[in-house]
Amino acid sequence: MTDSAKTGVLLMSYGTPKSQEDIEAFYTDVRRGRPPSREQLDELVQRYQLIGGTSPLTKKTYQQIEAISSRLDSLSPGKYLVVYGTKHSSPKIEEAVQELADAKVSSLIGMVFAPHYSRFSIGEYLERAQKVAAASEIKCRFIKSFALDGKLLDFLTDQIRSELNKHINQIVLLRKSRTFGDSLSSPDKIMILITAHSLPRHLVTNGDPYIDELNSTAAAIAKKLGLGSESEFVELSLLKDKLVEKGDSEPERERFDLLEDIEISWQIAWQSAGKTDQEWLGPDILTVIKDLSEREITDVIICPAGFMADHLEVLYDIDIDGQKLAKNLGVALSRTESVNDNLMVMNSLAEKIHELAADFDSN
Ligand code: FEC
Repeated sequence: MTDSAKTGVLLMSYGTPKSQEDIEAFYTDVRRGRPPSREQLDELVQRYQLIGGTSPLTKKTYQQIEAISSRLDSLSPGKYLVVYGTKHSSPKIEEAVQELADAKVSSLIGMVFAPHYSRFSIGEYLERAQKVAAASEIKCRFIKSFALDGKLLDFLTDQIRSELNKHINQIVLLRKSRTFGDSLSSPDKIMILITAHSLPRHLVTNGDPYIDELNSTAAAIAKKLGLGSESEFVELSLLKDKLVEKGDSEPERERFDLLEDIEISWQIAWQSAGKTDQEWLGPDILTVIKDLSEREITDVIICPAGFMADHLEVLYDIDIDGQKLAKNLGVALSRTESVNDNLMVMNSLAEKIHELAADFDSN
């Protein structure tokens, strides 16, 4: 198949500085061309240093692209030309679309590695791609959101289940270590926080779906876990059929009957807000951790459902910043693993791309 007969697939992500020297240019781009102050830059450089110097985002994104390309090739060998473009580093979205234009493809399917649509976040990627594509008369279709992708929800739910089991085991150990005769004063409570990147509040008013998108992911996960409505605590023993992992033995199921006075709830929270004067979507995860600690909820699981890979906002904002606060407050905080190149999820996304491409073929 010549390149011109292929369907272009444009996969996009936020991008990240390639080196420490690259941080200033990246930050300036994120700030739409306004260079950061010396203090702002130093603070960001320090955050990257604390996660190892640079972010693993590029490596993780290439692994995701590899998995999606491989599934696309098995669905229709030779049909797709897959390119990669970033919002804020290189290659940029525009360069990636130009690559497709140079190969003379006439149609493209685009997708951003982020599940929740907002005009301000995903919308901007798509607009930029559309503009370059239009100049070369490339027809575009986009996967704007995959907030309710079945395999993504399965993955996130399994991750939460696995973290819950760790917290439950820890609670049991602590209970065993209590001096004989000490009675439980109140139930142990575990809160699951389902999070996404905050945005300035004024950008997500007037019908922008971003908040609803995260709410829909969170509510679907809560339903799969058998939890109640947001912030409602449910007795663990009522959830055993939903919480035991596939393949768990009968004794494992029975273990749940012995765990009295453990309650579980969930809520959404926002993270990684910029340090600007504007009001950002909240509550922020740090505020929530503090509030939960004041309410004597000592176990918190964060599921950063708005992100698809390990990067600064997960490795610093949750694993370092969130963890530091939690430790100071005596809160046991853990985080679910990122999707990264999980095969089930990548295959599902590839299948969505393939289905959308079939539309081009039939029209
Ligand atoms: O690992 C890395 O190197 C990059 C991690 C990274 C991801 C990411 C995703 C999103 N952002 C979103 C919105 C904003 C808004 C501003 C903003 C600023 C930053 C800064 C860094 C950064 N973001 Fe980001 N974001 C990542 C990294 N982001 C670094 C600059 C320092 C800071 O403010 O912390 C504010 C811009 C301004 O100042 O004008 C708004 C949204 C996402 C999720 C969707 C997506 O992935 O595109 C929304 C990953």
